[in-house]
Amino acid sequence: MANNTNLTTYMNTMWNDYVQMNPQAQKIHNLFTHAGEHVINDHIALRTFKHPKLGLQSLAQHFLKYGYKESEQEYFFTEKKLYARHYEHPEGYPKIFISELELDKVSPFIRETIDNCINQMNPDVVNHENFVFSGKHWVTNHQTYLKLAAESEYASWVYAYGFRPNHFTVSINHLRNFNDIHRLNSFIKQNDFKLNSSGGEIKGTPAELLEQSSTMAAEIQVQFGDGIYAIPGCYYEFAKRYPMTNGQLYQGFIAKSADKIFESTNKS
Ligand code: OOG
Ligand code: NI
Repeated sequence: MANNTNLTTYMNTMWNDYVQMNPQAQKIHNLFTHAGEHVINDHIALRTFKHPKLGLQSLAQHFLKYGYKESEQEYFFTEKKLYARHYEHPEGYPKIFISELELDKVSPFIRETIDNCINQMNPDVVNHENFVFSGKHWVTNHQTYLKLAAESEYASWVYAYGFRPNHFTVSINHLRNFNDIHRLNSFIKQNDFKLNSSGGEIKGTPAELLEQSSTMAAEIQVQFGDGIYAIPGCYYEFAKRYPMTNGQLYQGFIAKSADKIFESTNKS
């Protein structure tokens, strides 16, 4: 089995890919560091399409080999046509949240567009260890991106970026001075970052054992087959977990909250 030195390196590589593409995340991370905080990640999220060659299992396999275990919880997002699972590591590495767009439920336009993308992929890349941050494997154009976004913002995001971390999440529990999500949100806004307010800035409650907030993804310049266009990139999330009756912190996700968190990559 792959060892933990390798897992740490793997995580760092994903982080570097994420911040290189999304300066917003690095800036927020630096704000915390300069305030004397040591930032620990709660989870990392990935996106894909439900397809025999490419479902969430194709991403999950790269974490299972490092000792991650699939949680029994399943998350359904009927309206967005998404399904998700999460993975936990026994030694407390960040959880991995993986979702997939149910291609069997979307319009023929999305299904055909994405099938065409998948046909351009070398089927072997899925098994390459860097697959989870390998980007896109197809030719894109901006008009198709816009048309996908009109029906499914999620479809357009994966079309434009391919496979890479969608967000990292700061564990609020591990912060010393920003241990309260209201205080943390004020700090983020004071520094001119926009929070996702869909369903309220704070998703979830202490009674639900998980409170979450996230930035709105800033626009970044992306190379399409027909030119460079500015579109929303990745966002940064903040999560605070509460203890269950057994005293252990809740480790799952909440579909009702996640449903709104997905909208952090919407055009704002
Ligand atoms: C995932 C959204 C859900 C959470 O923590 O509930 C989520 C995504 O945007 O891909 O990250
Ligand atoms: Ni998340």
